[in-house]
Amino acid sequence: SGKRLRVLVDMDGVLADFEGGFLKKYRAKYPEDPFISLQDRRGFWVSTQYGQLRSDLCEKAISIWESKDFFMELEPLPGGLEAVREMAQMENTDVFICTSPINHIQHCPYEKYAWVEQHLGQGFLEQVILTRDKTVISGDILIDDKPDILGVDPDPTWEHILFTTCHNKHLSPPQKRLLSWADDWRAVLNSKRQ
Ligand code: DGP
Repeated sequence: SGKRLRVLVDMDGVLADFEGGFLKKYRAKYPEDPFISLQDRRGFWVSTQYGQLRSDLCEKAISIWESKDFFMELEPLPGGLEAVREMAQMENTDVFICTSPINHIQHCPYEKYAWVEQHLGQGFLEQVILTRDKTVISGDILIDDKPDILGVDPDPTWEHILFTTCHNKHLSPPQKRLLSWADDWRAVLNSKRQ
């Protein structure tokens, strides 16, 4: 029996289907414009790849996630909520949802809390961390789909576990991966216990 394990879990691309929600609303709002299928997504920044497809599509993409109800209406990714609930019940385990809100502040920060309340309950609001710099948050593990998580601390306390999603599946990253929530996340947690 060692110390408690602190697990940080990202939201977009890990618990909430940002990519699927984006594509559905982009195609509904701009039916005449080209789009990038999830299979063809490359790179973390959606607006960068849309801008490369056609320069005017960068701001059209941004308009989607800046819209009211975009973050609130994201579907949960398969198994994510169940995994987080199970982690929260595990002995000697603290789980936090660690997510970076977009800088268009009108809707996103509120809707991220509202999504957690709707899907995990009001008590889980205690576990939410909104930060633009995850390197200053301490933890044993950070489960996140972004390949490069940088900030002011060059040596964060957590080990980054890359959560596989459409835009990162072709990379050969230095990190350990979770292929999905059906993968053995319990073994990843246990490997960090002392
Ligand atoms: P996180 O997953 O916690 O690192 O948060 C990153 C957020 O940025 C998430 O809401 C997805 C969003 N995002 C994805 N692509 C782009 C983009 O091209 N531009 C901006 N501003 N945000 C993006």
